Amino acid sequence: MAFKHFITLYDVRSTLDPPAWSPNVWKVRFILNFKRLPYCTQFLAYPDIAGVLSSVGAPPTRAEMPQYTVPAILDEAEGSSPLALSDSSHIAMHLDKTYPEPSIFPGGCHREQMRYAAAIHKHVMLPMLHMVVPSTVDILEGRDLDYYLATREGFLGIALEDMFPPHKQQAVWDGILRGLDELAALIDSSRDHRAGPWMFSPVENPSYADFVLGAMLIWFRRAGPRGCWDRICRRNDGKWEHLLQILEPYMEVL
Ligand SMILES: N[C@@H](CCC(=O)N[C@@H](CS)C(=O)NCC(=O)O)C(=O)O
Repeated sequence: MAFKHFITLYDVRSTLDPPAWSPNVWKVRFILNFKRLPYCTQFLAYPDIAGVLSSVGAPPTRAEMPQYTVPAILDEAEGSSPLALSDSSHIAMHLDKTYPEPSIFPGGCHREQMRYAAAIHKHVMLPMLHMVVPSTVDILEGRDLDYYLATREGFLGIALEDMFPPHKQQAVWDGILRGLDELAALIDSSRDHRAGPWMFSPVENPSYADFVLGAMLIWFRRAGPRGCWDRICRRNDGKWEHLLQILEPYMEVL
């Protein structure tokens, strides 16, 4: 193989072009692009994730089914044995430790970035799940769709049809808007600690939590119901639309 160093990023496919929609994979894609690491994405069918990841030696991320999840990476460098890793936060730590420049934890702000990521999970990802998980059926087909329909209730503990039925839609929207307002308040309250245009970074470059939030917003925009992004993108002084605009240099799907 004519390479010194190469990374394979494992993602799950969809009918979109490009297929990338999974929020946890977007976190890693942003980091690979930001660090300009040589990589390519292998898009897997949902039912093939476990077989492919176990065959390359990526560890399971869960004790129960599904045990294997994307993102996973295979990091191959000439002269050392290939390293297979799974779980977006483990992969982020590995990439920043192994390829430290530019850092996603500038000034060693790892703990603070993880605190912001937890807030994003609580205020953005969890409220959006109820809307995006059921609408994901619209971007899957064939074996992927069959697998998704058969496994979501076991994965999430709630049937797809109970997540966003007409009588719950207002409450789900209220939860999403409230979550965004809470995150916006957190961002505004820490404005003095930032030097550049980013929401969570103390320096001119983006940091880990900026990528985590970007990943959630891309997921919502690409896999959520038609028109949902238009309803939130200019809320909270246009923060969310602005973040995706300034993240564009790191959005390439390779
Ligand atoms: N904690 C894991 C969660 C990853 C995860 O849940 N990935 C989903 C796609 S976003 C998956 O691979 N699901 C496999 C399945 O449902 O069978 C991480 O952060 O990487």
